[in-house]
Amino acid sequence: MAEFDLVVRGGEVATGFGTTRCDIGVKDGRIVALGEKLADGARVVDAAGTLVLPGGVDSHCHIEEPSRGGYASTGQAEPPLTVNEESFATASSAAFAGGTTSVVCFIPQWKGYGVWERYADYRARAARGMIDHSFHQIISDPTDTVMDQEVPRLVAEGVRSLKVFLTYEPLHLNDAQYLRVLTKARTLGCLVTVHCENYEAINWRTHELLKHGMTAPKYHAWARPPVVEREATHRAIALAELVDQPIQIFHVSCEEAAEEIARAQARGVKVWGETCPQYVSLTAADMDRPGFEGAKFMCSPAPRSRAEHERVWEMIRRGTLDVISSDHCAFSFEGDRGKRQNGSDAVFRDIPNGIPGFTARLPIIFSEGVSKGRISLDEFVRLTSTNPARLMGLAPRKGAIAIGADADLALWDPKKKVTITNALMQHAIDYTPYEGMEVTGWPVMTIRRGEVVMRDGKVQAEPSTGRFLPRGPYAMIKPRGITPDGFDPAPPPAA
Ligand code: DUC
Ligand code: ZN
Ligand code: ZN
Repeated sequence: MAEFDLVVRGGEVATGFGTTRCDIGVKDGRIVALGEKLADGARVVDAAGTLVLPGGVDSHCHIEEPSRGGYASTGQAEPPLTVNEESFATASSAAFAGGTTSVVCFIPQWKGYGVWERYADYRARAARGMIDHSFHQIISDPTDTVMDQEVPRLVAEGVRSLKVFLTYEPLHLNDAQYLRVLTKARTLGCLVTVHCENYEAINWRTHELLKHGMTAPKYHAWARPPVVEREATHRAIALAELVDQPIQIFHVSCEEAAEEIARAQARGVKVWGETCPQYVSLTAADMDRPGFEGAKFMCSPAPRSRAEHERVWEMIRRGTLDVISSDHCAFSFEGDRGKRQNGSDAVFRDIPNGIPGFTARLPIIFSEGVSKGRISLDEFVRLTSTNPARLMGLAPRKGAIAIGADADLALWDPKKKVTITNALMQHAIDYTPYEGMEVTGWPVMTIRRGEVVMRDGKVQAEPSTGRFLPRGPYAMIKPRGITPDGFDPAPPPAA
């Protein structure tokens, strides 16, 4: 019997800390050997001429997520329940097509409801897909029952991050509620991830814009300028610092918000910053395309400007922003769950926020980052795979090409030129905001736990083969043990 189930031979293997030409031996879905001239395995992949990278880890994506209002602030007290069009099966295809092999997505909570009741349902949905997955738990109603009884049960199941929104009508938390989530997370040893925009400020601006008849999609950006994001980022960090609870700031779109993170990091605060491809590729001007087209680019925070893209790249290079996720949150343009669900003349407030981005995430960052010389290949690997795996407690199993790690690999043709089209995205959505974008560098093969799941754009994976990734305690998110005066009302678990 062959020593290896699979040998990936002769590629330029990127570790995140340099590249080396070597073979990779895989047994039972794990990497068991790295070396020159390994013996043949039961199967051999000729990787000559390609870059062999760890499979992408997308630690922020919304898949098949039942929501009320679909991330539109419609003002209705209890908008109807809908589920994203993207199922775990279609999302898995999209991810594999783009070189991603693991995701962390969101179990919802709606105000007035618990969280435990959603868990089994969401696990079952995810189990039907092909991609390995872990969960953040959204907290929109931190009641005694939820925080003291249900969240601890979820943590015991391996859900080790809580997600809070500081805006969105049906989801946002006030400061007292946010403090409660931070406190509970600290006692349980969880990470808290935060959507930072000021709810009251956006509501005020929205009201004024609509009063003045400024209703088109482009006014989405006017309702939530960078200052609104900067203020919420500052507040999110200050309260986390007060509690001494590690947090990750999601989807940072602008320098002013990133500067808040940099300042806190310089004080030693455990705060990490994430950004997304849309904040280095789409602009507010895209939301001003004719007719209703602008809705295709509406996400929150709003896309900014070309000049801001360069400032975000600088914050990436400095390490202030150390994870690039997709925030894939997909609504088709047409259809009753789509961007047009409230009509072609819907005011911007009533259009669902979110864009598809699974497949395009890695090619856009590779092309705009590595191919154009803004970041190195090592930085690319760390930003899109190693760092999210570490921060989410999935390392070293995910995010690395190392002995013992899952054999999740993406083979890249770094010179391949591709014009992005919706057909290439392989998702369930009828458009991509990146249509027509030219990129250099494309994943030509994706391997998940030693199995080739995408070859030359063709996804070939059996349904219901994605595995749940439970997360236990890990050192990176341990609180520093520093409170303003030593008074610590919410001690973390004993190590
Ligand atoms: N932003 C979006 O654009 N969609 C989903 C949630 C979010 O924060
Ligand atoms: Zn968000
Ligand atoms: Zn999101």
